[in-house]
Amino acid sequence: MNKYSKRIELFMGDITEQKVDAVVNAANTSLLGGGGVDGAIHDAAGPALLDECRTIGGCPVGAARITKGYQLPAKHVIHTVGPVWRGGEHGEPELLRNAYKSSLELAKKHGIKTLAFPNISTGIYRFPKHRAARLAIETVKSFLDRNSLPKKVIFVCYDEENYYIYKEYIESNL
Ligand code: AR6
Repeated sequence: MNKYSKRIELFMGDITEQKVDAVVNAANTSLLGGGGVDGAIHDAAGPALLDECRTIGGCPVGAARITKGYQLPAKHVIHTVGPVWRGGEHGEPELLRNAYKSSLELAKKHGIKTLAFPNISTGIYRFPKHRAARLAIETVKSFLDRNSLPKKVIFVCYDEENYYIYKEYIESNL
C-alpha cells in the first residue's frame, strides 16, 4: 500500500470501454482522427465527435482540448498530442510531460473526478515505453499531490508490455 493506492489504478484493456468522466485521446495536431487509440475512440464515439473536433481547429503538441464523449461510456474526451520520438534530443520528454500536465489541468478545470489515460506516444509515435511510463507516472503523482481533482487516474494499457512496465513502476513506488 502506498499513498497513491486509492488515486492511481492500472487496467489492461480497451480505453473506449472505460466508464469515467473523461478518457484521454492520444491524438495528432489536426484532431481529425487517425489510427491506434485515436481511431478506436472516434469509432466508438461516432461521427459527432469528429464534427465537434472540426470546430476546434487543431491542438499543438503538449497541449489538450476537451470535447463531449458522445456514444462512449465516458462523458468527455480530452484530446492531447504527444511528441513523435526522434531520438530524444528534440524536447520529446518535456513535450510528453506537457501532454500529461495539460490533460490533468483541463480535467481539473472541468471538475472531472475520474480520468483514464492511454500510454501516450508509445505506439505510432514510438516513444520508448519504459521512459514514457516513468514520466507519465511521475507527472500524474506530482499533480495529484498538489490537486484534489481528478480524484482518480486510471492508466489503461492495451498491450501487455506496457501493462507490466506500469505495474512494476507503480508497485515499486518510484
Ligand atoms: N485502448 C487503449 N489503448 C490503446 C488502444 C485502445 N483501444 N488502441 C491502442 N492503444 P497510439 P501515439 C495504445 O499509436 O503513439 C494516431 O494515428 C497503444 O497500444 O494510439 O500517441 C494519432 O492520430 C499504445 O500503447 O498513439 C496520431 O497520429 C498507445 O495506445 C498517432 O496515432 C498509444 O499508441 C499518435 O501516436
